[in-house]
Amino acid sequence: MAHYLGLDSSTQSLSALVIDAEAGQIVLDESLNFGKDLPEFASPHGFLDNEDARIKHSDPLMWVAAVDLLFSRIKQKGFDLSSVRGVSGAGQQHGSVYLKMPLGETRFTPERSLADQVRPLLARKTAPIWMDSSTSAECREIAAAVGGDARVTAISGSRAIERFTGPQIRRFFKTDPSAYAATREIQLVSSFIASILSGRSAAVDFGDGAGMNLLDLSRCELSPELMSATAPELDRKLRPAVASRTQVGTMSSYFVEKYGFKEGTPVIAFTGDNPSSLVGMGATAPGTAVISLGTSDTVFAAMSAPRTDPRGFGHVFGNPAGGFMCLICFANGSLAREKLAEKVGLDWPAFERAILKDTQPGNGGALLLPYFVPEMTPKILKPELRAFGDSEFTRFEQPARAARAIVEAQALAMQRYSDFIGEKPTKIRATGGAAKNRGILQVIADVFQAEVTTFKVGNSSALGGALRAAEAVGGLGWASLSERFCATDPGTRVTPSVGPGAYDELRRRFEAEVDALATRT
Ligand code: ADP
Ligand code: XUL
Repeated sequence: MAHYLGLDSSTQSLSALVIDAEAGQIVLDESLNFGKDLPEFASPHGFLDNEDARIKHSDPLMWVAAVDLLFSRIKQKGFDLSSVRGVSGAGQQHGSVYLKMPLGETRFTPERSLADQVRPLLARKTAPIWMDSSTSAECREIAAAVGGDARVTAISGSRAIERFTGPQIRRFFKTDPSAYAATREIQLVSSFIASILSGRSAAVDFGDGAGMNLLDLSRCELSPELMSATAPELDRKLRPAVASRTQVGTMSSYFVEKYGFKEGTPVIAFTGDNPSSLVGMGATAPGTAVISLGTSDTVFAAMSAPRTDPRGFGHVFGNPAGGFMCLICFANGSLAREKLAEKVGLDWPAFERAILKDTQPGNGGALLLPYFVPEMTPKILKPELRAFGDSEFTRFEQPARAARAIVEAQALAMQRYSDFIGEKPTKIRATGGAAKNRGILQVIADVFQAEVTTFKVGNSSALGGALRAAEAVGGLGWASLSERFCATDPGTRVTPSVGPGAYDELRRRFEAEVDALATRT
């Protein structure tokens, strides 16, 4: 049996998916939710509470405990993990884990939990994650040290960005220099999980590595110029990045003895959740745009040559299948929709009906600026929920219009800030938790004037991991893997319900109001 395992350690959950590459079937799809399944980590949405809204950290031991819990559930279900021929996966991007000792210097024993054994290795108790926006000063300092943002962008594919790993490392070095000095290794979430599985320090790949503001994209090597602008002796704490299909180790004895993996099972470099989704959505060749509606909303697409965003919000990452991809990320994605739905008293089925049945495209001129948490695209440091329109709407007395308004504003933002990708997409593939919601898909189709489709497999990032393992270990080509696993689900194909001009007026007002808010904060 050609079984390959893909893992996805995302903001709110850990998922495992096993494919039978020859039969073209998913044979296991298992997930756990950090908030619900590991309540002892006090992270209902996957991150720790902090009185400063800009600071967003997670407990890396929660990610480790999740690995143990998920595999014990899989074993309990009777799934035979010795059938797995290769493992790969993904992590939420940009987050960083700080270790006193590279993994591999101690051997994990199956007698004790993984989290207990990893605890003494941590040089920093918490890991800053992609939602953190506390590093504006560090971004300015890094840019100034190399001669400006244009230089950072030319080297790394993005200007210095608050959530990116380099500015986060600099902040740690400034706020806790002795803990920084005691750090011997810095890992991304993706490479940390690969290290945990293989029991040795695993390298970062070009896909996720490009989200550090430290990788020189033209050479696919860490940039000495950016490392020295970021923090001292960084070259000793980071391992060189590798091509995404590199084998970084084999499943460690801990997983062999405890969960039944076959000795020597290859572990392929993990990547970021978005680059992994590019693979899982069958979008590794230019021409297909993907919208991922997870905790964050992201728009991404493969690119034949790296093209940077003149506005400075978009990024260029490595495409795990070779070449590059561009990405634009919005922090106010699912959690903002959730907060608004709660505010006006709608559950998801009612939210969907509100858009599809109770309101019309354009929403009678009602407009919402839906910023519940600090936003990176555009940069809004002091988030605000602002409503424009008639008084009933602005007092949030019309739940249905409020539901449509948040999704219209988010879709207009996605369209505006992804325009640097080049050609307007006529076909969009949607994924992530909120892609179940047809109302949201309809608004995206209307605003972009494009056909939106979803896939049967909900977790495209975990699927991407399994496909990457099958390609690297099993030698199966991308084309045949995509054909077998990335067929669109005919049940959810949504086409525009309005003509091209329908959003012109709302778009003009949205852009004026969002620019006004972004310049004020
Ligand atoms: P992540 O991978 O970032 O952890 P997911 O892709 O699993 O996140 O998406 C989780 C989110 O999906 C939840 O926060 C929730 O808001 C959203 N979601 C789940 N079901 C629906 C639905 N029917 N309509 C809209 N949003 C939904
Ligand atoms: C991308 C980004 C998020 C995280 C979490 O740049 O910050 O999409 O990867 O999913």
